[in-house]
Amino acid sequence: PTASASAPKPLFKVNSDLVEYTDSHILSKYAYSNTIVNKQADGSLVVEPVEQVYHFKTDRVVPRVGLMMVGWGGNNGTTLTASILAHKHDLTWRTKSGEHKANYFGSVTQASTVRLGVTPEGEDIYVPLSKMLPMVDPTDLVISGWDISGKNLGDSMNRAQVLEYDLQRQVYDEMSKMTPLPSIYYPDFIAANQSDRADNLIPGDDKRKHADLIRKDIQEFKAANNLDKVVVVWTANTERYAELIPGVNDTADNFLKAVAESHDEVAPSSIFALACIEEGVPFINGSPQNTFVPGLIELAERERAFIGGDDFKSGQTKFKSAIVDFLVNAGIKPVAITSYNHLGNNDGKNLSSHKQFRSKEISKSTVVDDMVAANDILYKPGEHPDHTVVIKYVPSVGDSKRALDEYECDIFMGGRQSISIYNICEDSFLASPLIIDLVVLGELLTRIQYKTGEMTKFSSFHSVMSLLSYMLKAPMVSPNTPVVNALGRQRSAIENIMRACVGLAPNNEMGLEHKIW
Ligand code: NAI
Ligand code: DG6
Repeated sequence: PTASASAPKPLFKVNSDLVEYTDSHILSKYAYSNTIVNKQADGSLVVEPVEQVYHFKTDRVVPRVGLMMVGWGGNNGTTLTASILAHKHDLTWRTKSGEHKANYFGSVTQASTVRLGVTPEGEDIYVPLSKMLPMVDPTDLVISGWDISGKNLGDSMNRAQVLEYDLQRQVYDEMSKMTPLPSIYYPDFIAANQSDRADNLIPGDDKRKHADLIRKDIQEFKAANNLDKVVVVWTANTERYAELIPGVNDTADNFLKAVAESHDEVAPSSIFALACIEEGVPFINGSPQNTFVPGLIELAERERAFIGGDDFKSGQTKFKSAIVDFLVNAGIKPVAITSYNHLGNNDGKNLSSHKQFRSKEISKSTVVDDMVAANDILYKPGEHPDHTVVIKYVPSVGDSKRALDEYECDIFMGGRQSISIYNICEDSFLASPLIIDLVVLGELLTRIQYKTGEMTKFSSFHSVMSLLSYMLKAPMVSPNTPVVNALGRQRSAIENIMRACVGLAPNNEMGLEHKIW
């Protein structure tokens, strides 16, 4: 950490033999209770409660962090940058509805609370999630990035047409001094309709050289801003899927060879991910394409680098991953989920091309699989609700995306329930706080280590940051790990792992103290 960095004063300290606070770390000893279910040949289940002791070590010193966005000049990149400036300068701006002040609404780390515990008198006590462990304050992030469009950030923000004019006016001068670094453009990966903005390009077609230049950009940004850490987020256009070819992207060594040979199936996003893995910088993919081909995942594991993805879970899908969980857990059977979207921003324009739409369709369509598979009373093995996803580009609605969903459900005694949801929201206002959460939590994960009884040394968590699932439509998980899409379960994982790091039991809703005499 930078010479001036020190551990922030915690909002609470846990008073327990299982927790120790040193100047540099929080050390906790935590008994992880699990339930092992053994399937018997006759179909019966033998269940065994087990407990394993984990030691957690969390670095208390919050580093100085830089965020580099790929696609910085886009709607998300400019909206997030302006919002952080608005916080830094404590700006207010006027609209016809009155005066507004910067907030981080929509960010689970910055705008949500968790139930810490209960007073002796029985009152629930909530604290900001951001105070559970020492975390980066997004207002302190130093921001940079790349874009194939060379427009300065001020003009890009105007082009995005997301923020109110009175706010744009106030941040324009500062934003106009920010210019995206030139980026990698392999036209075949994004829609042809994007070519007219591609004027800020790293020359040549040597993919290994491209990765090395991105590494240099990261090193220079870090040095120039005296940063301890950098996190990179892909918020550039959705790419088409890369074809998975044995010998090309199936193993780490084959992938490196494919990059050295500048193979056609290596996407720009995979080059950025490679550069970050080689730099030891966390890389998070906010778009749906298969940036993380198997060879790249193997490389990240080999290098013990942190990766996360895919595709920000902002509006329609976040709702879906809450409502389907609710319906299925209520014993109601969704038989069809029909989702329409129309939007008029540059993301919508790019997605009007079939191959890029297909990447999005895949990530939007897999989001209820775990909830359906969890209930074999409602669904026979292999049975799945019909699930249709349509996206249309309608320029006149701009960034204000319209999402229409119909949930058709089987209910009691042959009855039918149709639930219709109409969601209107500026897409970039939903995605920007997710980028903050991905950076804040992703950085935190680089500061937590664990050790079990058999281990002699502390280790970092697995390279694939599945704890970020709450913010992602198609969460990547480590090998042999079940994917969890249900929003409530994803949030519990965040909350309870943080509790474990300060030696607290998981939050449960038993409320036993209120149910006894
Ligand atoms: P946008 O189209 O406004 O911005 C994307 C930016 O990426 C553009 O400025 C473009 O010039 C740039 N770009 C394209 N290829 C690049 C490359 N190789 N290197 C550097 N820059 C490149 O899109 P927006 O609305 O900001 O969304 C960004 C991405 O996030 C899209 O892929 C979108 O699908 C994804 N996403 C957005 C969500 C939202 O709610 N806004 C939610 C989920 C995902
Ligand atoms: C149309 O759906 C465009 C997409 O980029 C979405 O806006 C984005 O993926 C957000 O999707 P969702 O389902 O999380 O609202």
